[in-house]
Amino acid sequence: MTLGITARAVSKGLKAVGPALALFFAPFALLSSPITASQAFAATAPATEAAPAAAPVAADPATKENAVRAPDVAGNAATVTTAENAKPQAGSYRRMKPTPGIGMPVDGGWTIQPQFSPLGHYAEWFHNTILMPLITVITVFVAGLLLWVILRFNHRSNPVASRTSHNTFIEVVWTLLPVLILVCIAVPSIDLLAKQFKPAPKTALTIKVTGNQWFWTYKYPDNGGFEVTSYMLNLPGQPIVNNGVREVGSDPSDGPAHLEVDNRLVLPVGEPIRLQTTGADVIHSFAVPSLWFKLDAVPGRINEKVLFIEKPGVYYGQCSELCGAKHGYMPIAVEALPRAQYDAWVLTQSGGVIDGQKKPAAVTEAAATPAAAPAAAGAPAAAPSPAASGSVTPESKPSPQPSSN
Ligand SMILES: [Cu+2]
Repeated sequence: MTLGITARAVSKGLKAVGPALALFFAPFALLSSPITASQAFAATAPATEAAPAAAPVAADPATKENAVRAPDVAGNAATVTTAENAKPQAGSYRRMKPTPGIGMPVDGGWTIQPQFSPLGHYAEWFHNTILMPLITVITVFVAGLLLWVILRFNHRSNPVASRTSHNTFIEVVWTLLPVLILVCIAVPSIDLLAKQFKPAPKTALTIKVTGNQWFWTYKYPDNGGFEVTSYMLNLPGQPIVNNGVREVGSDPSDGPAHLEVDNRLVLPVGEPIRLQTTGADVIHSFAVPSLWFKLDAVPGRINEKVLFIEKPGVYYGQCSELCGAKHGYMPIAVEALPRAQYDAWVLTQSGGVIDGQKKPAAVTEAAATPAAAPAAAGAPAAAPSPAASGSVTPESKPSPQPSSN
């Protein structure tokens, strides 16, 4: 009797301290988690130093490597940063064609989209390795118990009911087991939450995303402060959603209808990006499932989160906050490029500068015309124009394509 009372007291106590225990163990997850964002960031550094110029290969979204989910974060980061040393060539930017099924929903898909960020892999691992097996075991176990009780202890099978009211062993087990399960879930869960809101490093590229009714604007304060507006492309044979915007499919690089936009959010891969969101009118939400990124865009507030994209590609998302009549018509298209190609894209934008330096007026002409080299040589270009350097190496060959400015 005394033992029973003591056990019940212990079990009550354990129930009370269960959540506290879970919280207490959370910091240890920092040491035990399978992938940490900082590891992923650190992994890019050596790769950057030793990287040969391989931009065209790395940037091709149709390569087999891009279509297959990468096995580990470090490997991915190394792949995407191989182009870091390539010099930007104004006019060399070409709009990327998305890989079917990557960075977008697929017909009949019911699992998490393939992930292309360290946190995405972590969250996917947490879901597939911990949550789903645990939920499945608990569900099957409880359903089995219910079935057993219904069949074995109904009025007909068991006319004389037992008068047992307490069992110390069972009470201790059914108290301790849930506590352990909670701890198992809480450790990676709180760790993932903490990592998602870890501040960006000081040197991170800042991008400001503004939600509007019903389109997105993307501002690049570190690249001259230019702004890009992004509207959904119109759908052939359907009422025009956005006036003055072309139809989806009119360019070979267009992705799926309802998701493709006129101007994408172009970002560099393999480096942390400080992405800030705000709303111009009502609350929107910037969400890209394949990058494990969702952040509300609230008027009068700036929200901030780190975005890290492992591989070049086009990744689609949608506004995920009911924001008005055309909420369903403000998709997001992220085009992730190796740094050199990102820089080349920046130079195609009016007012676009690299590394905070003014864009030399003749940079696009200088890249294509050796005669203009002296003008470019005098300008403080962050990445010297190949023509201006006077030596034409295979890597610094002037681009044959005309500027898209
Ligand atoms: Cu919205």
